[in-house]
Amino acid sequence: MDQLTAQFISLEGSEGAGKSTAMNVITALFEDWQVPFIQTREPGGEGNAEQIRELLLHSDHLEAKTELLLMFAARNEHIVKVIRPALAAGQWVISDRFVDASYAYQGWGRGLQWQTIEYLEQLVVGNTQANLTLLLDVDPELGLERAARRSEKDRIEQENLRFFENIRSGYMQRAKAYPNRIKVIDANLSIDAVKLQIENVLRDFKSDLLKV
Ligand code: Z5A
Repeated sequence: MDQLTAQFISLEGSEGAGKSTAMNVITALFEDWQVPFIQTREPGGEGNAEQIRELLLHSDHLEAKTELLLMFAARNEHIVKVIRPALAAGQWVISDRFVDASYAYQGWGRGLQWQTIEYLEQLVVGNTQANLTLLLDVDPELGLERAARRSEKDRIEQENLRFFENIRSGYMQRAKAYPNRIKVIDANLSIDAVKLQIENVLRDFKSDLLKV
């Protein structure tokens, strides 16, 4: 696959959707295909951005606009220092969350205006957009139940069910608006069934690239 331009793939979904499982499935496929790649995440993925992540997830309280600005501040460091250089060097990038999360969480979840998010997206992301986004869609109750079994909750995870229902609606609206890029995975199913869906999407994505 080294004749192909490096691709940028993002993973999205609300709490407990199974993004870590998805990451493992994709990395196994890429190893099999011998694609050079890096794994990264948002907020974070770079030294300064990881410090901002700490503030975002573990502060006692943050104003919604502060939260949004910090997400984009971390994203700017991540894009400039990690994502763009990796793509330029021919490495594929798999990011656990990217800009769709800001629309879902800060837009739908916190109720901040689209125009503000769009402005920040233009400023920070520009044309460094994901080529493919896997949206792991899970019923929020099931997702919260899974996540509760996993670890202690951070600041954002302490929100109520209604908040996560709004996030889910936000993500589904994004999927409707960008059907070519965002592929919805039914993450309510068993891990094996989810894995199969992800592999199918990735195989289709690869064969489309080979056709171009
Ligand atoms: N955030 C934001 O607000 N705005 C932004 O712009 C960005 C992010 C970029 C940190 O993200 C927070 O930042 C996040 C959104 C916000 N807050 N929340 N909520 P994060 O991605 O680092 O944190 P996370 O959402 O908590 O995700 P996670 O922990 O990395 O992964 P996950 O998708 O929630 O789930 P998981 O760890 O892969 O799986 C959870 C458990 O369920 C685990 O034990 C699995 O083994 C199990 N699991 C997974 N799939 C299945 C299936 N299919 N069946 C049964 N059990 C399963």
